[in-house]
Amino acid sequence: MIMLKMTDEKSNSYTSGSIQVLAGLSAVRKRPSMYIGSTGIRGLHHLVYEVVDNSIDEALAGFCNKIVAIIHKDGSITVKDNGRGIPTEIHEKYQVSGVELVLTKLHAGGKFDKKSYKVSGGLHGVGVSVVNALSKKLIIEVVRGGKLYRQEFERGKPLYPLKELSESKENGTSIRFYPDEEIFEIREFSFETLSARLREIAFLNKGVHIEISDERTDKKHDFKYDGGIISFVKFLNKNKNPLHEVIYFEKERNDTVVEIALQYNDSYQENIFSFVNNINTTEGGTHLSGFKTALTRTINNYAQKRDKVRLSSEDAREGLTVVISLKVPEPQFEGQTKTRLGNSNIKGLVDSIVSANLGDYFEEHPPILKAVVDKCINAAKARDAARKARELTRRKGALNHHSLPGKLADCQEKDPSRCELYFVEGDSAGGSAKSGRDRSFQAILPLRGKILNVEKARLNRIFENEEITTMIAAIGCGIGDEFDISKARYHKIIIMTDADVDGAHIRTLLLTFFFRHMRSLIDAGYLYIAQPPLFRLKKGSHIEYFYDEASLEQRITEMGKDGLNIQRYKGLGEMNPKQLWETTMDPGKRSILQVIMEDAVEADKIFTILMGDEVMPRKKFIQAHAHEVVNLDI
Ligand code: 0RA
Repeated sequence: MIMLKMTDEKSNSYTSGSIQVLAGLSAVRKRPSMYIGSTGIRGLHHLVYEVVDNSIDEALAGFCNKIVAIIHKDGSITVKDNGRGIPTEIHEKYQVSGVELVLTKLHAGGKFDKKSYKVSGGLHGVGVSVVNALSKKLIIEVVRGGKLYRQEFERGKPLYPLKELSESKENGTSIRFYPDEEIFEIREFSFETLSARLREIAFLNKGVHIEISDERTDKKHDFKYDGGIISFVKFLNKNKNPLHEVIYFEKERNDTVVEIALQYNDSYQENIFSFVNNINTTEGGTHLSGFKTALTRTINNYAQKRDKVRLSSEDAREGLTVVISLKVPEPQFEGQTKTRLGNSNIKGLVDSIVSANLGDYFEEHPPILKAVVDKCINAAKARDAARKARELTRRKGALNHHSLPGKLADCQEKDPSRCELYFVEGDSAGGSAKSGRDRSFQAILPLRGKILNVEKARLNRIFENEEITTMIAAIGCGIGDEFDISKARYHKIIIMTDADVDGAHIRTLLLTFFFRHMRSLIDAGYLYIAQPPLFRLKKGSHIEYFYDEASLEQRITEMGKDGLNIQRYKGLGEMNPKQLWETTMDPGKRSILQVIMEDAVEADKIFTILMGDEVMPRKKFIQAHAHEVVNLDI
């Protein structure tokens, strides 16, 4: 399973807005995206995370150590914990049980004791009442004070008050809900997506046992990491060659807990994951800048003393895998997706904790210090070589979008949001695409042969590769420390390769390049994959195209075999310009897949396995996934 998942271009709208406090649940049903981000698959999974977050709060408060999620066959999901159970007593002011209050009032889920850290902020922490509002049906069971209670809801409304069922021993809360089809167009939970997030939550909360099972398939995963984020870093570096043991420290200051685990490996990639109250801060923030500043300063001290070399911040992070996890009492989340930490005091706090602890660690472990400084100095030398190579390439006129590459057939439109760039495999398909396109907004760049595998190359090698420098120049954003997404000349960059093994290989090489060097283009939703048809069916003058074997077969039972002419397309080059336009490039008819990153951890792992040095993990991966191959046409 490749974690760069593809989604239909129309369905990926991720909006977030301010969250209203104490509005009625009807407000949630009216504008669900304001509370859960979207009503697509992400929003659907968000419901589960919302419930799990509440259980994690119980764990952080020290009352819960096991959480179980079960995907049922009937479209519902259960999340169960062994915490204290939601209070069942009647609330004085509202005159309903605590359970009903938590499930029907926005933000009534908060802990009344302020001692514990609440997992809240961004799109999270809106409360289980939001899940209730967006569920066709929800059943809650609570065991508390020796008794089992139950209450059921439909679209947020209680069917009856909380009722006592029987005696029971083990405290806890169990919530089963059915996402509402009036709200969610997709209601199928993805085991893989949920499992990946639950694994992450288990890493971030050491000792908490999290189990997920899928009754549709009998799949089951079990997570419990007593090493916490140390285990997380080991997991991230599993298919890489670490240079030393994991360095770890945890410090509490001003009610903020800072936990950091890091380990260098011999690759050229940096792999940073930062979290605040279990929320992945993909947009970074003050905690991340505090860490980076302290890391660079600490290592630079030694590098300058020892070799009189000045390291850049990037040099200090080449081959670094790090997990930064903070628990902050009142986090401020900012940015487009509310995943950037804004609290200004956190920068200095993290900086001083990292400086002190990393400094101490290096003093106590001279061989590790030496390995790290050697690695960073090598990175600095390579960066210097890359700078020279970049200058040379620039002087030759490549890289510079003022002198666009000759191979590029550009479009007439200048507004990037309306422009599309096709990367096309091979000159002949490139020719068809050039003739078939709508030149007003579609640009074509034919690529010849295999592009460089950037997984094994530093930036200086990249500048020597003509195919890649041409791509960089055409896109217009630059690369490395000069990269600037606002300079993108196209907001749709579409990879169009043949439907065969070579095509798949070229596509993977291109995806590796974008993932490692232009990840923000993926995050911005600019990267797409074209879907050329696999078959053409002709009967007389009637023509139809098919994108998979099953739908072709289906049509042949329907039409009968007589007089049918079926052509299997192997390469794009077999289509004439008109056919290519009609089937693959015409925005009115085509279907293109948007590349989105579901899970950065899994994506890094898969690129490392597929494109990296180690042969054994790749062999295992291929053996494990061979049965999923549907179109093998060598
Ligand atoms: C409000 C107060 C308390 C616990 C909870 C809510 C709670 C909510 C959820 C949701 C899923 N699992 C949960 N577990 C607990 C504190 C109860 C006390 O003070 O005893």
